[in-house]
Amino acid sequence: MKFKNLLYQSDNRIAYITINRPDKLNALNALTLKEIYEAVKLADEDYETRVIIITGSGEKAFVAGADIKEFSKFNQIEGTQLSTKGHQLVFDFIENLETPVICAVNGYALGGGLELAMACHIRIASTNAQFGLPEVSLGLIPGYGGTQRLPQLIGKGRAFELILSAKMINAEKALDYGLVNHVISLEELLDTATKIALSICKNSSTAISSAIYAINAGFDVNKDGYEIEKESFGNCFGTADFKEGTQAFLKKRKPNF
Ligand code: CO8
Repeated sequence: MKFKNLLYQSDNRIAYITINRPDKLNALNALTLKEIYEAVKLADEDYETRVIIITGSGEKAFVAGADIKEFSKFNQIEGTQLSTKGHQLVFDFIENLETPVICAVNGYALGGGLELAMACHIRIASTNAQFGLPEVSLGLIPGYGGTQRLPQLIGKGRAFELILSAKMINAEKALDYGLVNHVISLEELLDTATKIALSICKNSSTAISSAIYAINAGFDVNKDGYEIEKESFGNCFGTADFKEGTQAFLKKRKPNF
């Protein structure tokens, strides 16, 4: 599949999706969002792919937000539609994907860029990364899940301060807040993401999908996370991976998932 604003590469069971509009700091316009959906779907549906890594092109920005130029003339209805479509097509889609997604934040992650990073399951950042939800400085609020996912990740008080002040925090502070799991030099960022991905690839993909489902259920007001854990745990007993994993342990060999 050919993309205009993305680079797509698949290697050793890992799909790499690079948002590629560096002259606009990889800002998310409608086409880019559509292509992110298509690329993520392509990777998820590829039986070979075990982990997806999303990053940005260039050394300055992961994604500097939704494309301000594109939505600057929108009215209320168009604004609501843009937000709703984005949630469904990209942000909720990624969060609930069966394939784990690692975000390698290589610079600015602002507005929709931070919201994209937060929709991913694991975030790592380069030392030059900057994080913020500056929407209130534009007369907006975060519209791609930021008001919900940021408090989940860093707590309500810190999220209030970050969103209401529109201030940016650096990578060290993001690590301290638990917004990212690791901070590494830009040169080592993708290698580190790949190492994490490979450590995931070794494990049962069906169990990993169930774990994602159960963890997310705990943050969904319409679901009972504990009930879903019990049910998903039970379902694992019916899988080939459960047989392989337990047999491998008992026979003192490595499992072949
Ligand atoms: N949208 C469109 N273009 C952008 C964006 C953006 N978010 N960010 C940067 N660009 C463009 C600039 O316009 C510039 O283009 P050009 O060369 O054609 O003028 C180019 O990228 C380079 O940017 P700068 O010259 O500004 O680079 P600096 O190094 O001087 O500054 C900053 C870097 C600080 C990151 C600065 O570019 C900036 O402040 N960008 C905007 C950050 C921002 O406000 N992001 C939030 C956007 S709103 C949002 O994400 C809402 C999400 C929810 C939407 C829900 C649906 C409505």
